[in-house]
Amino acid sequence: MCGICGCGSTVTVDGREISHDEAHRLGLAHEHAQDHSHGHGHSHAANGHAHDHGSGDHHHHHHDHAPGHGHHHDYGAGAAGLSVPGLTQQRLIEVETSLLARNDGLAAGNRRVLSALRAFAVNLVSSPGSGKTTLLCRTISMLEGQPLAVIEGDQQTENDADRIRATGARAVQVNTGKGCHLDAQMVGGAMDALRLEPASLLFIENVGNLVCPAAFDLGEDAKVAILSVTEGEDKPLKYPDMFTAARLAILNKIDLAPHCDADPEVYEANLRRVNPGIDILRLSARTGEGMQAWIDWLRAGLATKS
Ligand SMILES: Nc1nc2c(ncn2[C@@H]2O[C@H](COP(=O)(O)OP(=O)(O)O)[C@@H](O)[C@H]2O)c(=O)[nH]1
Ligand SMILES: [Mg+2]
Repeated sequence: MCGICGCGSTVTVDGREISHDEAHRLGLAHEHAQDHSHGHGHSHAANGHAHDHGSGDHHHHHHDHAPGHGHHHDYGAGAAGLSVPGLTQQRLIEVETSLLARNDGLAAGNRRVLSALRAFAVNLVSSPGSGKTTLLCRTISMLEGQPLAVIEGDQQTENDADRIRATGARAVQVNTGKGCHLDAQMVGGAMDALRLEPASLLFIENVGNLVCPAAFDLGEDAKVAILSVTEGEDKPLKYPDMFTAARLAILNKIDLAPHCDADPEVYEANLRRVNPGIDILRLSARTGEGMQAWIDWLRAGLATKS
């Protein structure tokens, strides 16, 4: 499960993995910030008082947010950064901490493997459709002769791995099912399958999602956030965690800017508001405009590993 938004198919409580059904009974699998009126209506009905996890956390949720009331509830207001009916903020912090601590340990292992290989890994994060796969395909064609491999993350389908393989590059597809992000364990398994060559570039295309992938270290050298000019200038402000975690932001689909009244300066200003140190590159993965600076950025990153 994702300890950030509470979704996903497995949940760890006190180091014990529990089933999706059990997670639902405990109310852990029902928090979707995007869909809270529905989630709450459902979890009120499904939860009842079936708290059998033995933690003693019988703090009941407030009944002030029934579906249909239409008022704003700030789910991130508590110390844990989210709220789950039936669980205290303290309890949630424990759940999140154990989940992320386990991930961080596995990510450190991936990072050691990458260092030993002098490989440079980038974790491409964005909302769905911002152009990650298109960018990768063009990048690969411009990196003729450079050892590289791709890990593709999506909930379903091999489509993107097929698009990458069509370029001649090696790709492994990870399907996360209900999961909303790649984690370090999935990436470690994919790295084993890829048998990276020394001094490789490793591209990890994360699941399209501007929220949860921000919190999961995969062992990468850098997160690269792709933001396309069709998404709206306010997205860095609405999803600051992602753009804070990223070392580089790519402002993609720059070819479309004149057609959708997008002002790249405003995108850049908002990116810098949430992350003053972020690198920004404007490009079009479609036309190739601006791509050379991205290739140079990758080569500079690879050079830091040797
Ligand atoms: N005009 C334009 N379209 C693009 C660009 N990059 C990607 N696209 C299109 O955006 C859509 C989604 O791209 P895709 O690479 O699948 O995005 P992903 O979901 O982030 O992997 C496709 O129709 C692409 O052809 C770009 O720079 N300019
Ligand atoms: Mg894709």
